[in-house]
Amino acid sequence: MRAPTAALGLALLLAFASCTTAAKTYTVNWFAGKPSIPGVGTTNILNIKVGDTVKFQWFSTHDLWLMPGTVCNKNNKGVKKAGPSGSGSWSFTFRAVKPSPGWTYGCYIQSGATTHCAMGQRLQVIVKPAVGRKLK
Ligand SMILES: [Cu+2]
Repeated sequence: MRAPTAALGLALLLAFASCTTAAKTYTVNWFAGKPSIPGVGTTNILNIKVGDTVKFQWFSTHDLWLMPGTVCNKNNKGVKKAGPSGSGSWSFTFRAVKPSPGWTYGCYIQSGATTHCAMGQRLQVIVKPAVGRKLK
């Protein structure tokens, strides 16, 4: 970052520090079942605010897809790969409001006749406005 930009950023940070809330990072333990999110619980729906970061992490064979809706079907139009297969992680900072049903992520590793997504490994990320929050 260039010095003038850094100085301006610091000035803005100090000016708004008293009326802003810090952005949060949510860590999603991504396994075959409902995701577990420290500080939130075990859930298929995560409410965040603009500027927050969601980090999915997994330690065995899973993957991560962005789904156009909340139904687990890899053949649905618009399903996109979002993260690596096998062990890995993927994180994203959400910079725009996304009302319910939000962005839905699922794991499409097959387990017998069904997918991990259908077994509960999916998460809707609903992004709400963050009034007064300064974005980096
Ligand atoms: Cu999985």
